[in-house]
Amino acid sequence: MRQPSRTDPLFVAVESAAITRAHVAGLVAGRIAAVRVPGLLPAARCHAITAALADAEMDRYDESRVFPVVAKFGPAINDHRDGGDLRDDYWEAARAAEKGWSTLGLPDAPRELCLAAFRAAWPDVAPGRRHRREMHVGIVREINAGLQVHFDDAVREYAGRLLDAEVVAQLAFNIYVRVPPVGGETVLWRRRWQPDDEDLRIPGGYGYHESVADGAQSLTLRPALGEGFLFDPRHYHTVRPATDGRRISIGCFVGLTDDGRLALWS
Ligand SMILES: O=C(O)CCC(=O)C(=O)O
Ligand SMILES: [Fe+2]
Repeated sequence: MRQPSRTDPLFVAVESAAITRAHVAGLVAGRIAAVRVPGLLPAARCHAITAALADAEMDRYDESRVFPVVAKFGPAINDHRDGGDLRDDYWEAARAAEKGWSTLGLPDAPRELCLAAFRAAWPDVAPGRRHRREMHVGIVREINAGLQVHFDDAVREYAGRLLDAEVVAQLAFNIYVRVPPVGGETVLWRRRWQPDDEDLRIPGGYGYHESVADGAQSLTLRPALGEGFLFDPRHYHTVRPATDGRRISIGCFVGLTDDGRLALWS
């Protein structure tokens, strides 16, 4: 792939022991591209989660849209989207996931792990609300075969507004609780959606041919066990296939809302 001859010094990942207010503000402002938090979750906790998940019933993203397949635990908004709206079956799936998780005997639910990562950074962090109901927070995903190149932008995807508050900026957050020895990298390009990109859409899929990001500066994360990763998902991104082993993460979206709060959802 063509590499840019000049690079943007603001399109970089910073590494830190925790997510701070400056990181969240910097991502929203475009001052940085991503934040890596090595060891956000201790290895023993990661192992306990993956061990417990062996007894959990995982389902899959809608396979008519999400291929290669991605196993998951808990609802993903995009599996319950109907045009610009969120279908009611999202709420049933959210309740089922919370109930299912509570039987695993783990100290923290995915929701708590996600919220905890932001508490020191922002004065007001809570699950987003839609029609005054709390959104589900924390999806567990096993992305072994990789993702299509895509972007995430609730403003574009939910015309009728996803949350009660206006989301002025959206970030994506993941904690890697199991990482493959080879592969499974996250790649982020310094390129956002443009209308002509629709020519490069993968038929029936949720993503685009990789040439959509041709020539754009990129950064690659090789996730480490327990690492947290926060980025602006309007930048095209993908996950490379894990050639061996499993790649399991717990993640959510993080919205900065017009009332200055951080609202999380999955
Ligand atoms: O698993 C990852 O590293 C990124 C997954 C992704 O597409 C997202 O969190 O929006
Ligand atoms: Fe994404």
